[in-house]
Amino acid sequence: MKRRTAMVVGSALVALTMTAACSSSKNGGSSSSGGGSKAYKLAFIQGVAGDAFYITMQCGIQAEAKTEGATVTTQGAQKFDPTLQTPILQSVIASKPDAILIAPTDVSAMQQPIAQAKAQGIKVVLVDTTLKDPSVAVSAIASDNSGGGKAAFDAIKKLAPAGGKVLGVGVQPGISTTDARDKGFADAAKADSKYQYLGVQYSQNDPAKAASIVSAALQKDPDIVGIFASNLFSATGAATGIRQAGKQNSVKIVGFDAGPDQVKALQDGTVQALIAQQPGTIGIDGVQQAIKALKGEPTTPTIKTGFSIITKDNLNSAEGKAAAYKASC
Ligand code: T6T
Repeated sequence: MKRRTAMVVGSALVALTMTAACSSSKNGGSSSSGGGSKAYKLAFIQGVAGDAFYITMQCGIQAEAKTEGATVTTQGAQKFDPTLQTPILQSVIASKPDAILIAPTDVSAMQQPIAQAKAQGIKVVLVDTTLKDPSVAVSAIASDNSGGGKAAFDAIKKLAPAGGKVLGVGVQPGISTTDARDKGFADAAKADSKYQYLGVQYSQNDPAKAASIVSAALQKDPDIVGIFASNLFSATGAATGIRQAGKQNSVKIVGFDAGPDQVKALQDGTVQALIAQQPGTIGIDGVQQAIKALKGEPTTPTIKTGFSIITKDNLNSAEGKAAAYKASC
């Protein structure tokens, strides 16, 4: 079941529906138990280790697993890369969990490895990212990523109302979430004649690469007015690039995600708005769907969770604090 909570909306920015968040934890193995009928074994495979988004999701998963009397282990590769995620998935399959919650790192490359889990009788839930054919999973749970990309453009419009050049800093093609965000942003920007969309450049989830993309883009187009960075690491790097160019006052950055570094960048004025997802809720929903499937109950094939917009204005409100991701549970 989805849990809905209050809205977090920047004073000057659009309102959006959202779902509740949870807290977070460190990457690595973990277990919990509580009062369910059977102690189901769950495994969570993150998109990448050490990412506050997946850490926060892990906290939601652990808390819900505990309520359900299930145990859960958590693993993630050091890079957002299907060639590194596949062997992790294979070793998890070999450990014979009842269900796997996974954020696939590529819509195509992870299809077959995940099908192997299903073939072994393991229930699969896709959390955050999805696959070209998500029917392999009992449920796929993700933010409204396309809507989030559009909301990012709306935020830039409020911050730079005179219009001008806008750039996307993406992650890598093939990631369902960031691709949808990039497209949501691009479609909205192209539809507004006051703005010139300069396209998206990919950081490979590397903040240093994102910083150099921004530095080079500003040298080529010093009149850029807005940048949309479509995940946590690209936003961190974009903020660094802006700081290095000394352009904090002229270029507005809107970043997806609200990890500790992004919140700091918001506080120091390098970034003007964050689109905060609900990773804890995605995790809670994921456990609930897995357990329903294991009990033979009907599941919900697609669950869309919401997001909120955080600015300096609402950052310190109760809602703003609740929406921020955490580095540990
Ligand atoms: O934005 C999240 C996640 O939704 C995306 O799929 C990958 O990047 C993050 O984990 C943030 O780093």
